Amino acid sequence: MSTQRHQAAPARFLEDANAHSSTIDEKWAASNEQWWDWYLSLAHNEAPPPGERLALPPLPALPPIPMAALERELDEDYPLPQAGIEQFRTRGYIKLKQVCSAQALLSLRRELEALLASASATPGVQFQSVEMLWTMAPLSRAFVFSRRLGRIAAQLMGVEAVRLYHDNVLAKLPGGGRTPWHYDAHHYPIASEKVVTLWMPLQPTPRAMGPLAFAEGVETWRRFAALEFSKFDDSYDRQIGETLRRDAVAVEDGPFALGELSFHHTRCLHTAGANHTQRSRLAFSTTYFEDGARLVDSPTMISGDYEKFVQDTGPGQAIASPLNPVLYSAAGSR
Ligand SMILES: O=C(O)CCC(=O)C(=O)O
Repeated sequence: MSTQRHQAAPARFLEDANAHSSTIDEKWAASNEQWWDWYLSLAHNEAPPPGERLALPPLPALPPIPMAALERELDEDYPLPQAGIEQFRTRGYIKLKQVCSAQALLSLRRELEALLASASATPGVQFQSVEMLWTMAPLSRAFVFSRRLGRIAAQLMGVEAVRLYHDNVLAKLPGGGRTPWHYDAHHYPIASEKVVTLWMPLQPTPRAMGPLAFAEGVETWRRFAALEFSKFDDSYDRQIGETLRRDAVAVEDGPFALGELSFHHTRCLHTAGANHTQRSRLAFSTTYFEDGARLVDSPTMISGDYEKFVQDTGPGQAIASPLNPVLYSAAGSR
């Protein structure tokens, strides 16, 4: 693989404390919101298509879902077929249809739009994130504590009980660029392969809006295990994209219908396209890990400000702080 550094687009939003050397073995020096600003600037972007951004039909005007109805919906078992579990374990991801109702998802979208409107936004950055939603917003909390969703995560990983690593809303605004290729095990400070992330879009998400996209194969990351991660430019993302294309690795980058969501394994290579539409692409994301998993010995700067998600836990200790509640247990206590 060749590094075409002369063509690389430089990263932005890196604090001086992280900019002195090329190592990632240091603490992230800014907020998680700034982490996302920096991280998105590591993506290689082609020029946007000419002309107006795509106009989309209005979202269905459904009334807010009553909390009791939402809790009932989010408590019910989802019939996950064994073939789906096997697909997740070999391909590294699964997309599931009709997991949540349009009314529940659009109610959550409204809650999150209000939070995003009052959150800080970096001028010139078409991406916004808010984390720890479960601590501040009731519908978000109901989704994070959903037995239906937690049970799917546990079944996919084949574990008895799952805990929360973090939740967030990821808003890619009209004109927002790509999310770089990555796999989460490279980021998360969790010493376990039993980690899975739910990505749940809060509108119908056509390809032009930048749905999450997955490279086939839970082992595909190994091709890039020796590739040097650059914190200064888009070379890492660019080389992964070029290699996947050159080697004709299949990429699932299709649309998501409203109610469809995905779960991806911590080793699944994924990306997301740019948003070429006139609507913000909102996705609600929750990361689950196997109860009993420990903090890695040496978190890196690409873990971001992880201590916001894992309180008072030292290297090698089990992650079980009050910020990491059990979200589902087959034994039934949740
Ligand atoms: O929403 C995005 O653009 C990226 C999300 C992502 O990478 C993830 O949830 O793991």
